[in-house]
Amino acid sequence: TDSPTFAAVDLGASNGRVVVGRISGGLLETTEVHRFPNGPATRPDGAHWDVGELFRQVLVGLRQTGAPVSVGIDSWGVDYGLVDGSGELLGDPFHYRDSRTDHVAQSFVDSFGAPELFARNGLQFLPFNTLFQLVAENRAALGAADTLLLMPDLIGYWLTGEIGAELTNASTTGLLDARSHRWSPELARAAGMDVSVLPALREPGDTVGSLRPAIAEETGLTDTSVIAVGSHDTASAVVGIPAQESDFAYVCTGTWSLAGLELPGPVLTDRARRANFTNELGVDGTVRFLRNIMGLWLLQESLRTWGLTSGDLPALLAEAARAAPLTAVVDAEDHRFLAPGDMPLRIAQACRETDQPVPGTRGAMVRCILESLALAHRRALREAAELAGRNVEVVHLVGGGARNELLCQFTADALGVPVVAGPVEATATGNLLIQARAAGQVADLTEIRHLVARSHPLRHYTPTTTTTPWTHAESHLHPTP
Ligand code: ADP
Ligand code: LRH
Repeated sequence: TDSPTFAAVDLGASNGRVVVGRISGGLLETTEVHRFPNGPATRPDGAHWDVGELFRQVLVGLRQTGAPVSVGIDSWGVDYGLVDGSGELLGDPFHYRDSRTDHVAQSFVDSFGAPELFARNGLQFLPFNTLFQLVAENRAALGAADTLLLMPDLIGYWLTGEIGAELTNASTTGLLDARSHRWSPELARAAGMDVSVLPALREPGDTVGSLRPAIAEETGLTDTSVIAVGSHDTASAVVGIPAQESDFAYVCTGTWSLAGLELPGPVLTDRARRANFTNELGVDGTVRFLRNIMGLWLLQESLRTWGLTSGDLPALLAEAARAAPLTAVVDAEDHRFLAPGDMPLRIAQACRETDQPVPGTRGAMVRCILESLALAHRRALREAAELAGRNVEVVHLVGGGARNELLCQFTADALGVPVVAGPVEATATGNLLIQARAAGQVADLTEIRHLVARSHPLRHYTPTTTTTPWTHAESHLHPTP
């Protein structure tokens, strides 16, 4: 008999996709059945997600999945919809790149106390953490809200009618206690709401529910349930890392670069806080000890500024490969790059401030972006290893950036450590394999990762230069006093 199939709905900040997978002959076979663009929708009151359109696209995708035994949903962290007592969504969710948290986030931390906050939630400071978004939230909307649903949980609610909060994504909110893994009533209060607005937690592998009859009819899926996966996309991506060894580090590269380590528990030291590391939760009680780096957003926004599309990428990357190495680098963790806008202009400005030459061609600008990302990967991974007392023997680079050979090679060169690139769709892969585990088809993370390594073609990059020029470049990152 045929082995069961599973469907992954992976909503990324630049693209959504629906992927069908099955385990057959000891390999994971996947087919992408639907893909659609995604991004911030600018409205008079700020940047939002067009969640109605996202949901419509999810249904278009699900209609093409055949008859999977289950569906899993993952998406970016932190963003949420507020739902009233009758289940109505109170307006389109805000996009985390909206500027409404610009001033409130830092002043909240100043009054709460940065050490006190980190001791409770273990998160790095990102101005858009759910906690800060709630502080900036419209009081009337918050007052009318019965339930807060994170994006994948909102989609899951619309599919099944069941309410809940999946744990890995809940850990991105800043409202979860880093030690007990329960919602913190104190942090909820500090955010201006009652903890009862936060739904009961579910774990990856739990059943969310079966499809509502109307959805089953519309999609033709009459015998399919929704399973909670690592619904934070980065949690699913880390599940999908083909690691064969324990001393590995990772960079999940898409719209963001998430660079760090998988650990058995959080690092809540004051040094970790000052280095702005986060302790997000992974599946099976693991911790994702990492930093957010601006990622390929820098490239996406440059393309948009130049009036180009992703189809122009191969030619641009070829130009970048021919450009001179390491003439200028910028700090790819700087929040000046967070909001949508003219990225080449902001990069030029950062180069001037640090007395470096401004990249003069598009190829040089792209090279500057990729080298700056590689340098940020190096800094985050070296510091993570130091703070966690770990060695890094290999770096797994997964996500859309694994298609970028320059980025992979620069990362290996900057770190002086081999890079294994792929899978590109690590997130959908991790999503599918947590469902497969819930169906009893694989045992644990180790087995899952062996399966990924066997199933996907991986590229190996060994360092081709010494790290010296990168050390030199790093010294340019901050303005001379
Ligand atoms: P997200 O899930 O955050 O939306 P992805 O993991 O899909 O992001 O990665 C998107 C990125 O992948 C793009 O910004 C682009 O830089 C990169 N990418 C896509 N196709 C290619 C390609 N052919 N060559 C190099 N990079 C690519
Ligand atoms: C990556 C990601 C990241 C979050 C950001 C909001 O897609 O989920 O882990 O910090 O989006």
